Amino acid sequence: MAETQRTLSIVKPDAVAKAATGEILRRFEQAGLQVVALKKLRLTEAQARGFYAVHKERPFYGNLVKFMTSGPVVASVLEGPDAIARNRELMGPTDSTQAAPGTIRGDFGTDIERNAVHGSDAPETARLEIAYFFNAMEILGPVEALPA
Ligand code: FUP
Repeated sequence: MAETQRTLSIVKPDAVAKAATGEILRRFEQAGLQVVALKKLRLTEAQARGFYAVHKERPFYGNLVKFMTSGPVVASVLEGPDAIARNRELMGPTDSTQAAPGTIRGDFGTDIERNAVHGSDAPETARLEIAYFFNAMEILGPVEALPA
């Protein structure tokens, strides 16, 4: 039985600028991933640096931060069976030039940096990344928790 998981998705500035946000969210929903939190925001430099802190020693870090702050992003929390792996299948590989048509990166990405979407890669990173973007009140709880 597939485990129900939550994962953080980001539609990156390149895909937002291409007006692909709706199509990308549609693909998540069609694949059985529910959008349980959603917001559009423009990351500050400090926020982008913090989000990608694991990459701070990498040569691409500066350009990545510049790209991620170049325009608005759409962050969401996706919930469903094996949501972390399922989302990464829908996304395709990091390098958009290697991503098959039909994947989000294959259809909307340009290269390894301008790759349309982010998705958490493991349960622990999903937990940290969701908390980086959303507080508890911004995420849909179980239906039983709603007031009558
Ligand atoms: P992914 O988990 O697929 O988002 O990929 P990584 O965590 O390895 O990389 C995070 C982001 O760094 C990528 F989405 C794009 C950027 N990156 C580059 O710009 N150049 C590289 O060589 C590798 C990653």
